[in-house]
Amino acid sequence: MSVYEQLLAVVARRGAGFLVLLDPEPSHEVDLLTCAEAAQEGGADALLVGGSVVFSAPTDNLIRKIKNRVSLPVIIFPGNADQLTRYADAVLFTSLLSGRNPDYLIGEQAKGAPLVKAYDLEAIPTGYLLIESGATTSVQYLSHTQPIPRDKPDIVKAHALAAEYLGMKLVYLEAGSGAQHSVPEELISATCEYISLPLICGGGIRQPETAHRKVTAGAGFVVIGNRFEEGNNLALFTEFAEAIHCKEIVSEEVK
Ligand code: 1GP
Repeated sequence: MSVYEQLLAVVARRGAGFLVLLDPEPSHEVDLLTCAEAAQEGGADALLVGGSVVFSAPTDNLIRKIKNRVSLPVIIFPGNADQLTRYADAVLFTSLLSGRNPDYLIGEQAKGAPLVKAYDLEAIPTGYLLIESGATTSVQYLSHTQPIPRDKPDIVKAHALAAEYLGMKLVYLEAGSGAQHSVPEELISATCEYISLPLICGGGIRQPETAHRKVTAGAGFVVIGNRFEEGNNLALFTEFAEAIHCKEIVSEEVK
């Protein structure tokens, strides 16, 4: 089963998927390997590795160590083509569709595509939409793009539908790592009703209740990163997992 099929199966079984973002940025003091193990034990469905800040990138070594410790799918979430590594299971092959910077619409993708092929990585085409979240985020600053205003659902819907018509398999509504405000629930539900692709939502989600609201609004996947860098323990992962898997179908006990 491909990683994408595994992700779809998670949504079918648990209502929504819990994705933990591990960002190898050197200023982050969190132990990524311990975090990966706790994420798996706590009920996460997959790990994303990478980030928009380009001062550090996932290395072959880091991904190999993570793969040795956990059985969860490990998916590269690259800020640019340099973040690709052959040891991951898949890559979110994103295009920053909300922006108008050709480097992040197609330039980095053209640089990365031959590597994805050479590494035999599964590419999951993803329309990546940056949503305004209260202050300038790293991804906004580094990509030289404007986020879509958070009170303009029609613009978000149009971009998400364009992603679907371009043949992408996922749409990612991104407030930005550590965002002041997460993506509004109204925006999630309006977009979900308009397109037929699964929606990933992330950025600035610090509480399990907030994650729960994103799922109730229709998000297929919720990404949590920063919150686990501020401090993580097994209980916190479990709380997020329960909040995100709130629609899980529990099979009836055999009597
Ligand atoms: C960032 O959406 C992810 O790309 C996660 O954001 O780090 O704020 O949880 P946080």
